[in-house]
Amino acid sequence: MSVSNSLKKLSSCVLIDLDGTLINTDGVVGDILRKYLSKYGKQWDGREALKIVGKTPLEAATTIVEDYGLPCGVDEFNSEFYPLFSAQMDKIKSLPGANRLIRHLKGHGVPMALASNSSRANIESKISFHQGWKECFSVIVGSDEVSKGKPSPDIFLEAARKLNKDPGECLVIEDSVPGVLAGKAAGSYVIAVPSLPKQTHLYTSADEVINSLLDIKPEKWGLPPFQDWIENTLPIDPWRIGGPVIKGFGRGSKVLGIPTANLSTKDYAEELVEHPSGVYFGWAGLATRGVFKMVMSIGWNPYFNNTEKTIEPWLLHDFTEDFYGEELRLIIVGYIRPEANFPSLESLVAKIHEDRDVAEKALDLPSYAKFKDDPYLTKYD
Ligand code: ADP
Ligand code: RBF
Ligand code: MG
Repeated sequence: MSVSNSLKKLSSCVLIDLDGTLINTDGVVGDILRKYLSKYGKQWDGREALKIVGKTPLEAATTIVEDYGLPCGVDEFNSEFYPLFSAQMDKIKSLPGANRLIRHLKGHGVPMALASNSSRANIESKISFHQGWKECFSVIVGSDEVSKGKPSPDIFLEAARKLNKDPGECLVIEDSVPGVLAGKAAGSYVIAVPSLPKQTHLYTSADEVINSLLDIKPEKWGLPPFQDWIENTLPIDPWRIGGPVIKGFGRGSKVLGIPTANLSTKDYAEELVEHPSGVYFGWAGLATRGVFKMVMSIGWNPYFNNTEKTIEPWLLHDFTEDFYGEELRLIIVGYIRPEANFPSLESLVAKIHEDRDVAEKALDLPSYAKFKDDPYLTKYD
């Protein structure tokens, strides 16, 4: 057997976490806690999220009551929190790539289990708001159905047992550290998709750490590959943002030949949270200048280790002047790759040039080209 064959990882089924992996539960939980804690004169600090991600409901509640020194018991907290949470469950959105992933696996007959630290009843309520999801999972296991929640392996062992699979044949997909530990303790392969930014270093026990579900390569694990990539690009649901061009980091990207026209992050904060960091492309409109091909990065620019998530759109056209203050509109239609770090500025620039070539070519494909006539880019008033 060749080396690559003997190292090949073969999974026949997938055990997948729900909160933070398939759906953005933390967004809704954060909104509720912000309001709830303000009644006690406390301020929800998003950084606390790190302490509750992947915990059982009881552990998460205990952490909040203790850390904020709330004048109530955990039971009282829960009895107030859960009705608020239940009322908002319909607002929990699926994460980018989640639908695509489970439909792909279901379509190829890959057995799937939902394995969550949440209670069975809560899992079922949450997925009831996502059409077609219930049918995708032949097994569901909640933490109330085993003796110990994650990081204990019990949930994954029980899910594997119910699928009639050896845990060693299972691929676990997890966003949290306790979940990754649980998957490894069960003896499965584990892909980590951290739900909080800049936490990759905490996931050393995972077999692979990816940036978002868009980056899953099922064939690495012996599962059927995605077939929706076209010419090194992944079509996404198009999204639109726009506003006046502001000053960026002032790093003189122009000197590098890759000027990026920045928008105010305040004005599109929601979109920034919603979209995974990475390199994307699409079309850009400027009111008086026309519509141009565009390639951009979203994220923290690992090479520069920025503290703020920004969008850096490079319009693929030679302009004779700057256009600060002008209204810029973008339609983002496809994904290319996750953001990466590079050993040198030259290698970063070379990669960005590669991205430009990929985007230039892809945008001529009819499925992407059609957006250049979109009224959002052509009509200004
Ligand atoms: P900043 O740090 O202000 O973003 P850059 O060096 O990235 O500075 O330059 C970006 C500015 O260059 C844009 O705001 C825009 O006014 C101008 N510009 C000129 N050509 C382009 C282009 N092809 N794509 C994007 N911006 C361009
Ligand atoms: N910055 C990174 O640190 N890593 C990247 O992988 C990366 N990819 C980019 C791809 C494109 C198409 C563009 C336009 C920018 C990218 N950047 C990346 C951001 C780049 O560092 C930044 O735009 C300039 O330094 C301006 O601040
Ligand atoms: Mg810029």
